[in-house]
Amino acid sequence: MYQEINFDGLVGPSHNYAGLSFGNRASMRSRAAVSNPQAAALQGLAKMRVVAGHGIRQAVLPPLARPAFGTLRRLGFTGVPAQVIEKAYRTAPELLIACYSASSMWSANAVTTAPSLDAEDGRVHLTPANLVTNFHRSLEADETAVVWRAIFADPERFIHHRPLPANLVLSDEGAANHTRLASRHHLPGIHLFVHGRTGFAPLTEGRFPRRQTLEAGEAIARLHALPPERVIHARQNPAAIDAGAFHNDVIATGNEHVFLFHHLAFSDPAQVSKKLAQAYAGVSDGALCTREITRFGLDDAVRSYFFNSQLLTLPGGGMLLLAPEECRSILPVAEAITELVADPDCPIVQAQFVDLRESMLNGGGPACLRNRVVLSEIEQASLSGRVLFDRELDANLTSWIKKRYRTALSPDDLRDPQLPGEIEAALDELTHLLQLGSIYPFQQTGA
Ligand code: SUG
Repeated sequence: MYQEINFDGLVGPSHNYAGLSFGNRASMRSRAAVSNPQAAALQGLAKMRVVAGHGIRQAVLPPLARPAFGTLRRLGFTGVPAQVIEKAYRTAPELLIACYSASSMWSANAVTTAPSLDAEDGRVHLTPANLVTNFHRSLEADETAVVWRAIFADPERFIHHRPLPANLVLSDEGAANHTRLASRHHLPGIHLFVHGRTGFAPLTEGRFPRRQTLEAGEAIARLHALPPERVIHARQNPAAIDAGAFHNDVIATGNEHVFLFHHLAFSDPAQVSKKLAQAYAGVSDGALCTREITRFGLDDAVRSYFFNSQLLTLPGGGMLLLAPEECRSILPVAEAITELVADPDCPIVQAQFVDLRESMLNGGGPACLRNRVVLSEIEQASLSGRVLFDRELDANLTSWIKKRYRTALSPDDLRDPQLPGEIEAALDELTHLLQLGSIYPFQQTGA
């Protein structure tokens, strides 16, 4: 029996607003605002509680250690941690701030996976995203690989590929641009990979960066041993990217046999629907329930993050749309949700709203904070660490966050020589809570 598990990234203690993501309108707007890391982490945990409360499998991923001292040292900043911070702040504050980003919380961008029931070799495939478009995010790839290898440790069941070569030809942003559709999670699926450009095209096109290439999606489909007839590649509409839809999960979403997309999401929406229907006919006798949303424009889609809702299968039947609070106050979006829930031909039976304000101000909604992995029961049992969410883990993490996280952080606070020590102590404690062993560079001897 296969199930989908949502692996949510815990928000790290250095969560801040540095305006690092050009083309992500929320991040650009929030630059230099004061964040509340404690509230951010508690909001993320509250979302996990909602999902788990519905009887849906939920798991947690530890944040990466920040600042990325390895990178700072590699860039020539020497000395003990306080000296590294001081020198970097004085001569290259942008580098220090980027090395402090808590962006690993958006685990949708951590890896792309293929379940063993879809891969021709019957094993689970995982590829960390190289995230080369933004410097602060590119630092995640190798450290993400360490964390995922620690949790998905069984070499018989889990195949870990290296991140794709770190070059703009192969820009990869992980599962945010990948959707698996299947009549049920435990039945064979088709895989939609969405790109913003082809890798060898000149980079001059458009207002904002196109973060995913066709070549990256093709490479992942090959690496994951997916049958070619079950793979679809689609191009994002340049206008959607230029309106702020920097990932496909900001403008389209799918779960099992439901696929929702904004009418301006793709360059050729009719072709996407046709190819999806064709491929889907190869895995299921039923029909895909596609809904092309025309009720609101790109601006409202990006402001509300409607398409970044989590679409979740309820154990008792039907689907839940777990949407960001922001969707309630934008009338055409709220109306579209009411319409979907009322639609007798659409399996969405309930909408629920979550407050993720801290993450949303950096352009991360409910779906950005989680990575979906479909696993068999045996594969679930072989996971390492204590990462499956339950009441006890919830209580432990809540008190850990309340004890260890600051309630205010501005980009200027990142020069505080005390902060690295605080973060290390917090993360060291976390690895004990999650029983993950020494996953952080500061826990390795000689680092
Ligand atoms: O990559 N924001 C992230 C948000 C990622 C959202 N993920 C998905 N859509 N799946 C990004 O743009 C902002 C950090 C800052 O500005 O401090 C940031 O990295």
